[in-house]
Amino acid sequence: DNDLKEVMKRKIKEHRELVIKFRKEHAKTKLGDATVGMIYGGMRGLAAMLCETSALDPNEGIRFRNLTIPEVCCKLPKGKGCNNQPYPEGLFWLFCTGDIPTIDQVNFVRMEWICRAELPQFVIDLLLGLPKQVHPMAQLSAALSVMSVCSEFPKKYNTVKKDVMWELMYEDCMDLLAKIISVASIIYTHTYKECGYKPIIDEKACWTKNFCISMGYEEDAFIDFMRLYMILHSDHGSGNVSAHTVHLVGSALSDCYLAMAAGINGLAGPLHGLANQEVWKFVLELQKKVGKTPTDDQVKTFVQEKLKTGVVPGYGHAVLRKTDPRFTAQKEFCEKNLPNDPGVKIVWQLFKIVPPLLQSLGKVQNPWPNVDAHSGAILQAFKMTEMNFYTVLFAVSRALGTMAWLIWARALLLPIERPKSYTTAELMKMVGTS
Ligand code: NMX
Ligand code: MLT
Repeated sequence: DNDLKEVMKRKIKEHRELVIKFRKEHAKTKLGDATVGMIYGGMRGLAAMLCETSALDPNEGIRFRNLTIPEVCCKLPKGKGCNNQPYPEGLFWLFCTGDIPTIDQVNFVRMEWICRAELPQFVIDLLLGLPKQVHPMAQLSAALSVMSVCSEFPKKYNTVKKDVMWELMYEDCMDLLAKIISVASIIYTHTYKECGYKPIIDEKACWTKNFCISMGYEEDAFIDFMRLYMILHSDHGSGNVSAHTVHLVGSALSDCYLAMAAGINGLAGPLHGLANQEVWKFVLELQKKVGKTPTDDQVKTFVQEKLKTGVVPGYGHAVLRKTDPRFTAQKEFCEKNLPNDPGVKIVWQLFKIVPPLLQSLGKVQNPWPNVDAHSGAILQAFKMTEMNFYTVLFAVSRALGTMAWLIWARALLLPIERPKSYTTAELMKMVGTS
């Protein structure tokens, strides 16, 4: 069957039965205890959330529906570009069903998104009316928030039977994914280019190609890299700031546009997705200070100086304890396609020099690079130089994973999220120190 919604209907029925049985049998089974350290420490390591679409292992990195990044890249149906990267439409099918799709199933998603791609005029007018100095992430958040008016969910959520509520969410999420590439491309062309703003949705092209062409990038190699980019940034468990926010806001039965806008606001923080912009700023500052091809000693001195007042963007992680496989996938892409690019070479030089420096601080849990350490150099090499736009690409990709999980959250009828908070005085009393 090529119809994603029909396949999901079957999968949801089976999975609901499994979850109901498991919850009944283990409702009181303990999985660990919260500590005072966890409560003050950003809930690091606290077993408290569900996510069926992806799971993050500190040493191995992310798995999408139990497949590692190399497995996903190998198994999903591929585009015809020179590097043969998989279609993000296929990844969405995988997130939604847990199955590797056939090419016909990928085509089903591709055509659904093409048919739903048109933007309401007021969204275009809103974006064109925004001052160009509004950060692209704020523009994306604003556009998605107002698109809430397109959602069917608020109109019907209280009248449909609970067990079909996910179908409303499915329709809205498919619309959002179809439209987000046009919103992002308008943000790009309006903010940075003189050429028009009209997104191009070609029925014969895939989601990524339509996105790239709408931004003015027609080169096959760029489109192919963008497929990889869309795969790599799509999901990272549900505890990261953006995915958690989407889920949290969705749990109040806010529609998917409002939930995604909220997640985007979190992704726009420099400790999260904005790090990709910050990495390139860091590299530019380094090059301005010591030239385009710095020596290892010059890089070391620069990093040491920066560490006196801040963090090295693109390094460290709240969960990962090894080099991010998403960094490695981009490095491998460059080894094949951009081995002599000066920006890429600086990223590799930082990879050699930064980890020992972070280790020497004695407090950094993970001195290794994360996904954001590499992407900027590749985008620069493809002449997408506007670094303030980079996190918008991350956001478009993150919509794939978060929308799939939002549909499933409604399918599993997950309740409004509401953990218990304590005052310091209460905590002191609980541990017997007051
Ligand atoms: N450079 C310098 N210091 C660092 C770094 C780094 N890259 N990473 C962690 N530290 C410091 C951190 O600031 C903290 O210092 P202090 O105790 O003085 O406050 C100490 O090391 C312990 O922090 P950790 O427990 O290792 O890290 P935590 O889980 O709190 O934070 C990040 C994780 C990702 C926020 C942190 O590593 C960081 O700020 N990295 C740089 C920003 C970045 O690349 N973010 C992108 C993450 C991926 N993404 O896309 O979201
Ligand atoms: C992500 O992709 O969301 C980041 O690596 C941050 C995280 O997982 O906490």
